[in-house]
Amino acid sequence: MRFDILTLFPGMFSSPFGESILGRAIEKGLIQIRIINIRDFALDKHQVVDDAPYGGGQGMVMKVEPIARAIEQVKSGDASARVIYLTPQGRPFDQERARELASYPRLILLCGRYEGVDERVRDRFVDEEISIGDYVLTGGELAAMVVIDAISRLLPGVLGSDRSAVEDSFFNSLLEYPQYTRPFDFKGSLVPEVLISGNHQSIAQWRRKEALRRTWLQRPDLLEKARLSPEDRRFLGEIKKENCKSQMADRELENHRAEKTEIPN
Ligand code: 4GX
Repeated sequence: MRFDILTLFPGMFSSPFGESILGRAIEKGLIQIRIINIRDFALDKHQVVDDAPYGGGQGMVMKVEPIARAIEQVKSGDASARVIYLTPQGRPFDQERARELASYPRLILLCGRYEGVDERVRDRFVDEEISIGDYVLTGGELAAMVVIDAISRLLPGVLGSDRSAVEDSFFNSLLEYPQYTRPFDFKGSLVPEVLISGNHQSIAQWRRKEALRRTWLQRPDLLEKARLSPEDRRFLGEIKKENCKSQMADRELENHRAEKTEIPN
């Protein structure tokens, strides 16, 4: 798969794509990433890429012509390439969209700066707008890296061969279960006994239940979409009871503390 990134800050991409899994994927030829400096496509001798907004207001707007020329050059190599603009106004990015985009042979990612791009860039060149979340970045570069990272790890050979199961857990729309490694005892915090029991069935059940617990506590919205077995529903019943009990214990402790604390006046 091939990614072409259009940016005013090409230097931002060197380490994320030079390191670790993505670096190796590039070395192996599983993904190709080309960084294109929009400034190289400016028409004037001062290579101006932004200008004041028509109608007034603060900030600068990225000019249409340099972006148009950059996109046209990339598309002259492959007219089918899909143009994605990273912006908070875009469709929220998620695992499902990552999976869909992984089947495109070529994506062009346009990174905006300042107050964004001239609207005519969107009208004429952008196929899709993506937001990586409801917050404001200083530019689209980090968002482009997030999107490329999430797509790349889904491509065959990018992760180790035993990693397709990792996808499954999000596919089942539950959060991951807690993980532990050595030492068994870290300053009195122990690893749950079941994990050293050697009983694979108990371990699998414990992990499923803890995945359900986390999802219920931290992302109950995900449970609505999840496909749950009768055993899952039993686990959730237990989790809710356990949560009640632990809340009662917390309240007990809180009362106990309150009794011992003198309230001045
Ligand atoms: N998910 N940004 C785009 C420039 C901009 C400003 C105004 C349109 C209108 C972002 C995000 C994000 C910062 C990229 C502003 N574009 N991109 N940039 N959240 O915050 O994707």
